[in-house]
Amino acid sequence: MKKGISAVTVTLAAFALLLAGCGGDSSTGSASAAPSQHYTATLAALNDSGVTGTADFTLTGSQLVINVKLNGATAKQGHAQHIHGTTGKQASCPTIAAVTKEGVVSLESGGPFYGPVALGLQPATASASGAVTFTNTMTLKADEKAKISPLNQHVYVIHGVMNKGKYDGLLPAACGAISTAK
Ligand SMILES: [Cu+2]
Repeated sequence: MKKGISAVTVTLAAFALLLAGCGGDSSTGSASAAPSQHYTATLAALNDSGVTGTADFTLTGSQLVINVKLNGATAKQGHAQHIHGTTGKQASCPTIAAVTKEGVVSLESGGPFYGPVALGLQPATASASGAVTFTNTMTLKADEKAKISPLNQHVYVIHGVMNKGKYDGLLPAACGAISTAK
């Protein structure tokens, strides 16, 4: 009796694996039908965050694969990440002209450079050493894809820096102009 049950369990597990395999195959197949476009952004620190790194994007049809690798982020904090910009306008990263009289590039003062949020990405949590290794795949709705198109007119922004001894999750920590890559 005990043997019988374990045999059924093994059979079910094998069936589940088979199903998972089939699902993986079919999604890979449909994704490869559309050409992939690669984009990359080299990040520059804002607000003396010390953040350096890259954000890479691969757009295949409605599928957006995001890979962010950076160092210098406020450790063990959640960092909001966005693609900023507006269709028909070239977004850019804030310059020294965006520094307010309080001495920071604020969410608002950066606005004329990077524009509004075009697409919100999942927040990334920095490790104890301030590293962020973030990978995610999003399936974009038609209006979401339209908002980030073309991607090379947009910028990537990650938020959250220490300001006057306190973590401020809104202040931009780094920005990178997104350009086409091979
Ligand atoms: Cu943002």
